[in-house]
Amino acid sequence: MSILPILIHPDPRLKKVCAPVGEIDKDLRALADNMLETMYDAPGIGLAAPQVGVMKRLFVMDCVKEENAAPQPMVLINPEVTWVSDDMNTYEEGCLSIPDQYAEVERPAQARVRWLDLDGRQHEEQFDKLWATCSQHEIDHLNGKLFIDYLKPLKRQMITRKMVKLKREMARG
Ligand code: GNR
Ligand code: NI
Repeated sequence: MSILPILIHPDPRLKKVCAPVGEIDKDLRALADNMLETMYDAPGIGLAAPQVGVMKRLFVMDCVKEENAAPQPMVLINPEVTWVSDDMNTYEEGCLSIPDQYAEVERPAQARVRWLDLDGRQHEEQFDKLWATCSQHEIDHLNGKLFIDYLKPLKRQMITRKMVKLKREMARG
């Protein structure tokens, strides 16, 4: 297992629509393992493949917050939103590709998602609360969309400028 480098916005790869996963093979299982390790290490509650430069439709998540609760690692392959609630929910969102920047985003409070697991079996589940927000945030990544795309242009621009500066500083060491 290994921790993968996470792409930081702005990066053209974070704006692309990802391709469906074809074969669920050994390499894909290794990628999912590494994505989970990378997510827990960050730490984060979700991580989409394009954030580690893999332009495929899969993400991992674990939204269990309590320190002592059992972890609930999930791998969702070719996920599709099949239904969203009319009632909305606002969360202070963050993103591992936009470090240390947080903003309120309104999304449907519940979402039904259909996906394949690592054994190729189909699942469909209704997610609530943080799980609903996180799954929608991750599926947005697969479609080249970031949470800052929901913000007013001025705020988005401010965050993007900070990230450009951060990347410049990171590159200089
Ligand atoms: O770790 C994360 N926290 C989070 C908080 C509120 C809404 C969404 C998220 S997802 C984020 C990890 C991430 O960037 N996933 O793509
Ligand atoms: Ni994100």
